[in-house]
Amino acid sequence: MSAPLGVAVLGTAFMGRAHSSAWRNVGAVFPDAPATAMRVLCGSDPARTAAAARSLGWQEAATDWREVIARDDVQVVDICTPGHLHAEMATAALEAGKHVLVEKPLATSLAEAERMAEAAARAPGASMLGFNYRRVPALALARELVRDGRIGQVRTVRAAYLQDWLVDPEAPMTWRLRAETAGNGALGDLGSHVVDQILAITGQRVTAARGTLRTFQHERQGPAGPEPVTVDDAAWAQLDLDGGAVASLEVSRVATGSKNALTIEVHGTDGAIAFDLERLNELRVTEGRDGWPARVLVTEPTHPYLDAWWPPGHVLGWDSTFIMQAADLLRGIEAGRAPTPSFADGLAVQRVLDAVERSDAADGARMPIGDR
Ligand code: SOE
Repeated sequence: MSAPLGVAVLGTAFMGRAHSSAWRNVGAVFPDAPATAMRVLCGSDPARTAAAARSLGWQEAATDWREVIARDDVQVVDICTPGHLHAEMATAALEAGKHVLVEKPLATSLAEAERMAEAAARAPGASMLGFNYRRVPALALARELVRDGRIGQVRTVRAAYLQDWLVDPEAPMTWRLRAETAGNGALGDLGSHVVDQILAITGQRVTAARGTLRTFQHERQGPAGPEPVTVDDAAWAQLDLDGGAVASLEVSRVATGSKNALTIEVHGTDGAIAFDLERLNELRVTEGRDGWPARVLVTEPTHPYLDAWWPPGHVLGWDSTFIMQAADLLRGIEAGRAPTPSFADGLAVQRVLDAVERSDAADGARMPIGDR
């Protein structure tokens, strides 16, 4: 019996908690995946990190991430920190021979994303980007249906990711609202998920983008007083795909009434599919070109990932996507197979986000997207 893979998570906030829950449960849901040991949770504040390590089930707490990635009993480094820290942490962990999982988006700039993809291509360890919605069984089923020709040739995609946690003018300043720590706002935070889903479901590449970004509230209360908001609250884009399809994208963190509404419709010559994250166990699939049926409840053991979970109708939750993500990383490590999405997939997304930002700066002009 091989020794368990030692895991470290860097970051103790929302994503640090979601990933910790995944590492705590992956062995119970997927006993066939390689065994892991929850070695250490690393954060910036000693007291907060020690308390989080205890409550989240980690063996130890630490505050120096460089010491953590140098440990011989850590083989997997899971980076859940603000975006501006991803590049330095991920390249250092890869150079130390570790397997690396990084939360999305890959980086806060195209240049950083290119360096990270190059480092991953050279590194002996596995690397994976945390687009966790790829593990939603309904979206995995959508990919299969489109790949298998169920809806014919894809003509149009209509995708959005709407939240409203910033609609309150009193919502405080956070790292997600500063360009130097987040890169951009809704476009990168939510738009990266949407672009990844468009690429994964259609199997097509984006060749050009037009876009608009908008900031509605330009100042928010920080710890030491009012601070400028330097990222977008919402963004819109039109994406041309190399298979001839056209995708429309809308993302917002001020969409009053929408809590976590990632919605995707894919329209083909022989049918269509539709998904809404707020109903994540369901997929709507037309019968041919007829109208929308009620829904497909994606909880059968024959559906992606579901043979590992509960009986039909015993629906999964948002956090289960992180458990399936961890299992796929571990299986990739064990099989010596590069996990997906890769850093190269993340770079492809970053190129689209960069083109949308350049289009916005050029009054919505069409921006081609090359491979380099
Ligand atoms: C934004 O609020 C956010 O936390 C994203 O950063 C996550 O990727 C998404 O899964 C939930 O919403």
